[in-house]
Amino acid sequence: MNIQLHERLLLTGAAGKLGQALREPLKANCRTLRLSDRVDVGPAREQEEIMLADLADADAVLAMMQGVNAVVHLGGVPVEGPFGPILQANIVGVYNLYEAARRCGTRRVVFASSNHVTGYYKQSETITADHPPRPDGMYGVSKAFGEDLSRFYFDRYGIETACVRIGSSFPEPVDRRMLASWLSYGDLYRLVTACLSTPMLGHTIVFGMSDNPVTWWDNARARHLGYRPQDSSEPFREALYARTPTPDPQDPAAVYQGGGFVRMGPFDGKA
Ligand code: 15L
Repeated sequence: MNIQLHERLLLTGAAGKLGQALREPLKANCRTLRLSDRVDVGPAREQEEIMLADLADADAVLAMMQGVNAVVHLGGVPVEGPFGPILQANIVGVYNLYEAARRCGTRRVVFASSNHVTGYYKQSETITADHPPRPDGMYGVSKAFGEDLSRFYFDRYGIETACVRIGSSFPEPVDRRMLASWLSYGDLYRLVTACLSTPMLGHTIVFGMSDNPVTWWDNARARHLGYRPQDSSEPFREALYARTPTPDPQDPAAVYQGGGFVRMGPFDGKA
């Protein structure tokens, strides 16, 4: 695939696990990579510039967006937890991001959504991006909001977005569920590159997964991205089965696609 070179690409959440994994490779996709996070990302390296911002601070987000052509938006709360921080970073924050994009003329966003938007589908089901959301917690609800918000900004203002419902992006699968949900770092980069490079992105929802033979997600609707995963969870199966117990089939974490997330919370002290 020909990589479309963006003049200035913004990576939010650059201090996080996936931000760190994408920091070096994304430089092949742009002339300047602007890194942002709420917390320190270290000194700027070659081809980089740094602009820290709290996503809940609209003025800081607007400043962060100046001169940016495309965004890889990984910033925000990445797991289930108390609603307050999720509200600020994932709901107010994503609104601030799209408002800034609209005002700055930014044309394309790769939005890190999550499989937890559809975590209450069963592991016995295969779903497509056309299935209605069934979030498994406040984190999943916040990502569903981001997906809807980005659709509005596409319909009204033409800002293109790929909502990547990331499965489990780790160096390797660490439990049996991840045999279905795993996304290798290499495939994460390939998928983000496809979203940044495809000529007509539109508004697209795609499941972020490697070429896992057993999975619950059907990506046929996102063929126009040209994403071809090159990794598979299969080589890890035997060792994972050997070192992990057989799950209780009644356990909600084994029934639902969201796994352990369906058992989390409430977090605000009102059980
Ligand atoms: C996510 O959305 C989280 O960000 C990540 O930490 C994993 O827990 C992943 O989902 C998962 O479902 O495995």
